[in-house]
Amino acid sequence: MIASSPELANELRKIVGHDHVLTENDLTAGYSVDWTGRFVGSTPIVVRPSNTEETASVVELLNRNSIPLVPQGGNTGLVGGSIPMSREVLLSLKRLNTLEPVDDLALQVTVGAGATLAQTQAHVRDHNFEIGVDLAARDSCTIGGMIATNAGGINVLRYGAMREQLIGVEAVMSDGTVIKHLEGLEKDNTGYHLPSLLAGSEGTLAIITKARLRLRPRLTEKVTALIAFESVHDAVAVSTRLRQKLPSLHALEAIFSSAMTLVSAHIGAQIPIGPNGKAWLLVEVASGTDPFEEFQQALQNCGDTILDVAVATDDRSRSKLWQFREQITEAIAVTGTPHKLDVTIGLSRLEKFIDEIPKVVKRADPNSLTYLFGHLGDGNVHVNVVGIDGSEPSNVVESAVLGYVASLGGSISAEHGIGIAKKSYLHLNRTSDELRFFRNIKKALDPNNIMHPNCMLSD
Ligand code: FAD
Ligand code: 2HG
Ligand code: ZN
Repeated sequence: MIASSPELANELRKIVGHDHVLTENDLTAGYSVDWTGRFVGSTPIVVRPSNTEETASVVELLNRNSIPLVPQGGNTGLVGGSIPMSREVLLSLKRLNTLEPVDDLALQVTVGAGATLAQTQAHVRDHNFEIGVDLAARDSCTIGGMIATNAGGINVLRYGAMREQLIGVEAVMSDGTVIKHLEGLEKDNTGYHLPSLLAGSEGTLAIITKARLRLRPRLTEKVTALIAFESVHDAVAVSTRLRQKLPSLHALEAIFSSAMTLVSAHIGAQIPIGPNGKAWLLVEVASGTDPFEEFQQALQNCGDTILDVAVATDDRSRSKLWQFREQITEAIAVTGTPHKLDVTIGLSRLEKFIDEIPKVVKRADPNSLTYLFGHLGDGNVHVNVVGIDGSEPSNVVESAVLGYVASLGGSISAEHGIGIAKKSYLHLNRTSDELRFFRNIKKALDPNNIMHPNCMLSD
């Protein structure tokens, strides 16, 4: 048995090489704090394997010695799940970034878990393909992390979340065994579907080392519009109409008033339309042929529920409109350390929710500010709460918001996962029977409980 961290570091160096085992605090510190700065942990060792075989040997060694690990990809996760909060070994997968040739016949590609979304997008774009999931952290988030969180993003209403992009995986199980099913057969009912189980498993069941992904056609004709509304009710009604009537609908995002005011100031712009509006939709249509007329017709059919519209057809103006949505997370980060509550609400209850939630938060912590935005096409609202003076809000905010969400039949985690932040609230959405079966699955796949033991499931 390995008796000390220096001894473990030496054994790991034999597997991954001297330069890829980090033990100095100033080198490991960056791996131990999350994107928001809210979750700060520490680790005796960061280990950075370069391929599947090295990953398997690292995991086998840790398992043999019952040493817990936390897998990390791009460290952009927003629920603290990528951080070693209990001095676990940090397993960084970023070097597993191979991009295999695009399979133009099958419309698929196999990539390493450490490839970033942007690298993967650039790789397939030359072949006129896109990845079905897109999100603002694209330059840093990795395919492995996106699978482990079942990431959503801006195109879920068209292509589904990460689970729907996944045809096969290669993964290292807790004892170091490599399981590989990357043939890419669309029809393949040969037993349990490991990719589905690993999507959303947040590093608690296995280490994803490679993924076989479906590719989507690259739709070059895009039109983007920002639409202002006097009420949340009108925004929801129009969003439903657009989902019914617009086959080219590609993204349907929402920004509510406090977030719009904040992001406009952050990017140094005026609120472009409807300065006194209550809600804005950022709508994108995409097609192989020009979708402008179809879009215009659909908007005209929405009648006078719309306060104002700004339409962009060229790439530069489109990306300017996107700034009002994609820069919100950064705008909030500048004001302080947020508590992020990423929830889904049924559309019939959304108006009530948007109206009530700032009051629910104020009652829980009078010294806080609430920002609301999200992916309206999926009923996914991002509730961000910061202290007035930039400090963290009280934890009572979490229980108040998530309790309210559950009382409306919503989900306490739409797309970011459970991680550390929400594990004590999982019972709000899952029965004790479900949680017992979750634990049984975990125990069967990870009998020594080394795979991210402090994430997602409470003891
Ligand atoms: P990490 O943060 O490193 O890890 C996330 C989880 O996955 C952890 O539990 C970790 O242990 C586990 N993990 C990582 N790699 C592996 C692996 N190879 N095998 C097993 N487990 C692994 N998320 C959305 O869903 N939609 C959005 O629109 C969105 N927008 C964002 C915008 C910004 C600006 C930021 C900062 C974040 C955003 N996120 C969004 C959150 C985040 O980008 C996603 O959760 C992403 O999927 C995390 O990928 P990552 O590589 O950074 O994973
Ligand atoms: C988004 O949709 C991301 O922009 C981040 O999921 C959400 O910052 C957040 O809360
Ligand atoms: Zn989101």
